[in-house]
Amino acid sequence: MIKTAFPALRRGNQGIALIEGDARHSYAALESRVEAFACVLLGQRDHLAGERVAILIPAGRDYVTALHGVWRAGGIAVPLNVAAARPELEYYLSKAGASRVMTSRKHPVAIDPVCRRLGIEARDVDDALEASGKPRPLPAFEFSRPAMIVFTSGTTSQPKGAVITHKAIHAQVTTLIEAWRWTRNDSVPLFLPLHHLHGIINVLSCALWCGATVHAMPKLDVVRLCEQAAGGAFSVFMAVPTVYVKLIEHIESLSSPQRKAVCDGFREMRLNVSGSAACPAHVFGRWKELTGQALLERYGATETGMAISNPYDGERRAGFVGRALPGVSAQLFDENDRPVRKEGVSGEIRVRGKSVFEGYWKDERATRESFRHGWFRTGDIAVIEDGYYRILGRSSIDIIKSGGYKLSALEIEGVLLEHEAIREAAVIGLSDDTWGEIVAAAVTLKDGASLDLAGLKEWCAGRMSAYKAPRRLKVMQQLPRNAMGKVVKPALRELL
Ligand code: MCA
Ligand code: AMP
Repeated sequence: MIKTAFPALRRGNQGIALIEGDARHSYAALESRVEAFACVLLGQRDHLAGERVAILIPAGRDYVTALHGVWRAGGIAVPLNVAAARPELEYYLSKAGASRVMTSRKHPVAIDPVCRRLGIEARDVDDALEASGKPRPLPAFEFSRPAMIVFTSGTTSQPKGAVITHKAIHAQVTTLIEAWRWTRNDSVPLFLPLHHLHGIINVLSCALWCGATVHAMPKLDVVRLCEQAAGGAFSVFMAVPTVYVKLIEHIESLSSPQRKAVCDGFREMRLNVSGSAACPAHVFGRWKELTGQALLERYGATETGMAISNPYDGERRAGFVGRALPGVSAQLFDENDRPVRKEGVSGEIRVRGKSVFEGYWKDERATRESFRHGWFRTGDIAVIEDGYYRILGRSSIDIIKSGGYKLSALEIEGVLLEHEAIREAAVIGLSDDTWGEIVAAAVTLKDGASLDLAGLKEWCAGRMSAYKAPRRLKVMQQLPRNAMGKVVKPALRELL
């Protein structure tokens, strides 16, 4: 009976799956831990039968134990942002109907008050394993079952939970392994957050599927990454454009011999990938000058997995995301839902295929609206030029991409309106060299009230994840509105 889809995660595989600090964990050791943890989760039951188990742990052995443990026991994992604010965590946990939250004592997160309020259990992975009883048979693995709920922000005021099945994970991972030629000899750093597909699928799952080694870091540490790269630790590197900007800045600040060592470390890797947001052509160019690496830019979304990619062999074109990946269908559509077949004519990217998600958790309406004739509507506008897709922007101004995170302007506005000084709020994204876009807020204030950016940021702390907090604030007498009374955000963008 198949217990897992991950072929490398098995007894007897002494290959190194994870390096975390000084600790090296073999696939065999990880497998035993995952099985033991699945037994703990099951307790007296035979199957978790789709119970939602949240995971609030950064990259490392405990995260993998929890994720695969939930999968083996037949549950649905709900990976959450370790840096999320309490109201956000409360929303995710209640929306997903999670029954428990897995944590790691190595990286404590203050979740207990939220769990108490919701009446759910928070459990440290090690504690749970220490209390584990006798091994018991694990349920049969079913590809059609939901594996994860991944929350993503969008055009609605609250994030939606994308339901991703084991079948979709299988399709996403095997497609990328083939397209980007992953092998067990690969070694990759993992510093991206593990509540989004970029970290979960493109890095962690591809590596663990094929028996490669993951260097897990709880968060981005540019200095350490560069030292490790100089020491030849990695063969593959995957990041959002902001990380490449930060690496370039750091490398440029180094002395000449240090700079050479780091650049040579990157040069010797077999693949450097950029995605989650548009990679500016000057970043592509500078990275190539420094390291000789032509960044492989690809395009994807939480709902679709990776959809479009520049080639492994062949031309990697700056400013373009390439062609549809094997097994994925991508097509541009016009506003009347007609396919755009001509090069140079823009349309919305729609995606179909085995890697596409099931729908939004307990949100039939949003699910229905997000598909048209079986195609998932990404909301991204693109053109095809000489066979390659070029992303032009998004159909909604209310989506902001900052450092690879997709943020909802409406969600941020909703929180800002709770501020006692704010009467009206409009949030937009402004272009930024490091972050792609930054969050900017225009507000009008209640009579006699005052507000500055520092005060607003302080107020936002604990109410929203820090990366959502506005980095620009404009206090206005009135917001620019059209005849219907709607805020004219493009005009606001000009004003800011
Ligand atoms: C951190 N800060 C940010 C962001 N990240 N501000 C705006 N946007 C951000 N993304 C702020 C912090 O609040 C803090 O502000 C200051 O920057 C330093 O924070 P720190 O945590 O030290 O920053 P960092 O470690 O350098 O983080 C930058 C980062 C991170 C590594 C680029 O943002 C990140 O991991 N982004 C990737 C997210 C991701 O994986 N997205 C994939 C989703 P202050 O100083 O004021 O306190 S898209 C996806 O999954 C699809 C499928 C796809 O296509 O990939
Ligand atoms: P998320 O919902 O967080 O998974 O973000 C998905 C969105 O990220 C897509 O709909 C795009 O808007 C954006 N995105 C991902 N990769 C790229 C890329 N290479 N270039 C431009 N935008 C991208």
